Amino acid sequence: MDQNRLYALPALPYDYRELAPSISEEQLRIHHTKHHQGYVNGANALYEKLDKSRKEGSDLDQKAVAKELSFHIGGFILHALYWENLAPSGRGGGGAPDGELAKQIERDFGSFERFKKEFSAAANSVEGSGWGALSYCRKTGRLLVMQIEKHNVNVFPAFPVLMAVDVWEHAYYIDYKNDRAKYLENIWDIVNWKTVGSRFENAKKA
Ligand code: MN3
Repeated sequence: MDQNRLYALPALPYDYRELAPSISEEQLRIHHTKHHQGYVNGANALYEKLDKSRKEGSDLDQKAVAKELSFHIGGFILHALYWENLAPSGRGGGGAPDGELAKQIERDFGSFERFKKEFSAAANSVEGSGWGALSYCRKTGRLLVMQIEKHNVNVFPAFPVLMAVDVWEHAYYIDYKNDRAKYLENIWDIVNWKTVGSRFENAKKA
């Protein structure tokens, strides 16, 4: 199997200890090495299954394959976005956006505070497992909050994800038990606005 045609777990852009106290070392390490790795493995196993069946000329349940691929690829991609849009508090993480993104947030939400309130409410109320995400509609030039269930439900097709926040229990349970709201309160201390801002600028250019 050509490894270049498979997914690989990306390294984190910081040390496992560096997102504390918002996210502890143990929480981050398990999340990255077990859960994110799980989606890498899941998606790769499906690619291998597809390749094998094509080679053999055998049939797969295509409905099941498409559904599972959407789940595992969604998980793989969203985790990669999530790690990149976080940074250690005070060293790239926290504070407020600036530049174009700050202006756009003002324009669409009225204020940064209002944006945070809407985003947190959406993320906090995801049914079961999922994500809060900030996205952008190129047609209308509007920022939108996506409330993703699992890794792939309620996604606006082809809208870029500018910021992803994992609200699966596996993202916060070690540190916060069932208190998702508290985790979301502390996530703002480690949002990497530089990354979110440059994703926004790229989305507008694309
Ligand atoms: Mn996760």
